[in-house]
Amino acid sequence: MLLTARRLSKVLQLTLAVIKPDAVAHPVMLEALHQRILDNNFFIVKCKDLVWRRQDSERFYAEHSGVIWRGSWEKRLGTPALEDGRFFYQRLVEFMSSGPMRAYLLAREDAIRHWRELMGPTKVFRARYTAPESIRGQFGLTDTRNTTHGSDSIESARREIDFFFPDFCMEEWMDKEEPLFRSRQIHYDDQKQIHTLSTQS
Ligand code: 3AN
Repeated sequence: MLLTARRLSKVLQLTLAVIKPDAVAHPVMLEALHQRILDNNFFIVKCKDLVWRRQDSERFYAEHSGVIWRGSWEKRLGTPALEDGRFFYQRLVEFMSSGPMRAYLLAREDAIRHWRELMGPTKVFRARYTAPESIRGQFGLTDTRNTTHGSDSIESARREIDFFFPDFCMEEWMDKEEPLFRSRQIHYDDQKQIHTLSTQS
């Protein structure tokens, strides 16, 4: 019976979740978000508190910079073309390097979709009206200070996990640990505040 259940359960997916500086600044909010992760059946594979330098923030959000090197003459002049619609980029990089944040490496079936659903829409006003129970609907302050980040695709999860946890090897985890996490051969370590393999204790 147990074997059947194991065989039928879906392979776990990994995603990167970040609690942004606006939420980390409030210990009660941070605690509530940590609990929300556990209540929603995510496994916490890794968790780390960190502070970004401005360069880290710029590198992570490069895709939002709006800087596009369109042609060779622009490269020679050293003046990239600025796309519109990225008006929030400077605000975003400043905010993300303004104070401590917390990064989580989470596992669950369909983790990427579930975490994004739990966060709610990017824009806080929309989140409050269309998803009032979501994290951003409940705790978001503005479209920039919107509490959390989550990878939006398998490719971005891979890139972002590597950005925050460069020593983590996804292939090795999927190969060796994923089956143990999926079959619940793990426990939640209250002190480390992560899930660890039962065989490790
Ligand atoms: P999401 O975080 O929901 O995937 P993205 O990837 O479009 O959204 O944007 C990355 C981050 O940029 C957002 N989390 C938010 O902090 C900021 N951002 C996005 N859109 C706006 C906006 N219209 N005004 C201000 N900040 C924004």
